[in-house]
Amino acid sequence: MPVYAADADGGVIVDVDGNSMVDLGAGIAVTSVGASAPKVVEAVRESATHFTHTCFMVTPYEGYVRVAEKLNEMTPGDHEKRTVLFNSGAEAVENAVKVARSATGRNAVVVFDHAYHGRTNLTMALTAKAAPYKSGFGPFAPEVYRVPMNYPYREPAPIGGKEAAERAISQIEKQIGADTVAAILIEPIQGEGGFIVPEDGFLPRLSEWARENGVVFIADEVQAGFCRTGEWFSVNHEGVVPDLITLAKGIAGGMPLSAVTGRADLLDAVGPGGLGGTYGGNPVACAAALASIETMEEWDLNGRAKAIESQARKVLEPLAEELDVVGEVRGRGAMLAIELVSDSASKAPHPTAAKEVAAYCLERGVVILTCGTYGNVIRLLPPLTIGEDLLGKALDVLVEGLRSWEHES
Ligand code: PLZ
Repeated sequence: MPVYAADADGGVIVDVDGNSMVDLGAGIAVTSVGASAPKVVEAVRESATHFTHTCFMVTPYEGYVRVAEKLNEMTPGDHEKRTVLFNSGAEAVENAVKVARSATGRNAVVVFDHAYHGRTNLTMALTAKAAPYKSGFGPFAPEVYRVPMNYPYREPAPIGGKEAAERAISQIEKQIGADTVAAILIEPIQGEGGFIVPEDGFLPRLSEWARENGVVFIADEVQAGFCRTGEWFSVNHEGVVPDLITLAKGIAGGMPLSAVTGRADLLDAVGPGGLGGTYGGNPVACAAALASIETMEEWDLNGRAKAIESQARKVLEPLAEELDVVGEVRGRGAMLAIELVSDSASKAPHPTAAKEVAAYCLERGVVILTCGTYGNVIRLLPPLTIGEDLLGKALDVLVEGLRSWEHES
């Protein structure tokens, strides 16, 4: 976007020319507590006066341990857990795969159509979409197998969640072999792929099958975690307890931090020194994470995400009836999407409409992002602290944008 930020908080970005914009992207689901949340700013300042870095592997410090303990307590399941910290989402995903392979002694990793897991070599292989993420960047890591996702809007015929899971499982059993699979890796709600929410029963059945077959079930909550969907983690909507969970983005109020949290027996299977990195669990980022989580609790940001969902659905859902270009409104909490199509009968993806409506919004001061395998999805990821009025105004601009797009094209 032709916008250089000078200042940002929970819902407003001010650019270097002094223009104010409403932020419906939160830096791709990162600044859920706002981009300069008071507690986070203070924690960063305070922490930096002590030390900016020692390397946890050289001289450990308390902040790292406190983040680990907090994540062990917050993530689903009351089994014994371990946490290890890194810098980016991709790094967390890579390390979750390393843990699963090390603990099972198996190689294969199962991923899904429309998946996004990062831009490093292994995570490019795990990601589904060629351009712009993979094209020209191969060769890719081996032993990655892709199976069908449950994409309710685009299923050729209606299919239940459990049935869609069986379709994937049958492919795993026939084409890969259950006993060679180290892990099933899945975003419980797919992010970059188009905010795809599988039918109820899909995730529980996959996780049950994984347990029955000694396969590690990894939930990639990098985009959907930390109050984004109105629950601490998006697997909570169906009571799924993953073996490992990858976390980043919303975890630290904008500071780079990521985590793998999961079953102690899996993480303990890795030999001493097997996981690490110079910057992983940086002390300032850990202080920011503790302050962000406190802010989420104090301001009940799960409740805010739910309120954002009902406010937005009220305005957006009628559009699916009113406008041909609006195929579906979907999502959970403050992770909402509008899939744009040529017409509701053919459901042909309309990426141009998505691009032009996003540009319309930006011209009128609303920062809005697109996504989707077909590039035809408008996504809403506001900071969870955004005020009702501000969100209302931004939604009005979006609605106007969609209406005028349909009427003028
Ligand atoms: N897993 C589910 O959504 C990052 C990508 C932006 P990193 N999504 C935003 C872009 O175009 O690069 C993401 C994600 C899920 C992993 C990642 C990767 O997280 O912190 O970008 O490495």
